[in-house]
Amino acid sequence: MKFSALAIAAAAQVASAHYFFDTNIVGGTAAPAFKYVRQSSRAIKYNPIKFSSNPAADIRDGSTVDGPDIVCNQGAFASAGKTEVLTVNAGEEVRLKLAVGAKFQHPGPALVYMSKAPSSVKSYDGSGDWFKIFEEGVCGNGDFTSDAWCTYNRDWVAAKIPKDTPNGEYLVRMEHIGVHRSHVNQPEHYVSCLQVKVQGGGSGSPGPMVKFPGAYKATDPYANFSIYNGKKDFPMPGPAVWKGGAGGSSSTPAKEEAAPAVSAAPAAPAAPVANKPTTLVPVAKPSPQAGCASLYGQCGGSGFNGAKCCSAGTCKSMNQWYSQCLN
Ligand SMILES: [Cu+2]
Repeated sequence: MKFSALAIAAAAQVASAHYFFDTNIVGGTAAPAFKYVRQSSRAIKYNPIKFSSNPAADIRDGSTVDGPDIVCNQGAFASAGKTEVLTVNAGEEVRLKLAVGAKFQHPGPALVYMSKAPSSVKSYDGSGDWFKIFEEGVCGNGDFTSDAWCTYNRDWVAAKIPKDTPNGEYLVRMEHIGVHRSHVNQPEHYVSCLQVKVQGGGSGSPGPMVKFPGAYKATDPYANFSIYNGKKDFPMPGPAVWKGGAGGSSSTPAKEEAAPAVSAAPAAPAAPVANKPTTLVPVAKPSPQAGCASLYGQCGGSGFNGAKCCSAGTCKSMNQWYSQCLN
């Protein structure tokens, strides 16, 4: 009896580290689950996507980073027709939230991409060109194996649709990558797509463009990165973030070029479209409150040994285990 209860607790703990997106938040209100987010057909919804070169036993539901499931998750295109299209203004934020109360409890980056549908997004399989509109990696002084990562213990990823984005229907692809096993070449990808119609947009040429699958390779630096034995710059996967304007010639630069940008906050001054949550306070510069958590950093909670103060925002209790610096 006791033993089985323990076993169940252990299993639940493992499962809770995994996650999937099911809804988006508009103006503070969550849309019904899978109203605008394509639902996957995976047997186990929260399973990650791994490289096909990983040991077979580690690959879940047959989904691979170098296969079609990396686009919007396994079987998601089959639900495209019954998924509605969210109208968003260029410049507005889109925000995806995790299902079943899960939080990102793997260290790793979040990335947001867009791809324009040739006509209706309800009939678009995502095989066209993708550009990146957002990425966030490390943004705190915390533990590099956990809460130093911007998304750690959060349950959402948000990005602003760049103002210059041409009007039309798009897939917005939200991705979180757990990199706790990248040192053994096993990053875990969690992906979902939102169907949107952009209005009030501009005449920018998004880019650089990549394809899914194709944007990530098992030999990429991020897929062979160790979060252990000290903090280091994280080589962000995929292309550079499109910041609006004509930035996107269709020539795709080498992935490695994206690397140096990483752990620092986004190059803010050059990016008026950068979205609030991304404008994380760089922690490199000592401030009067050096040692305190940065915006969105953890500032308290049962078992938390870090500084219980915020260098930006106010420390708010999310639950017994987690307090966060928020505006
Ligand atoms: Cu995992």
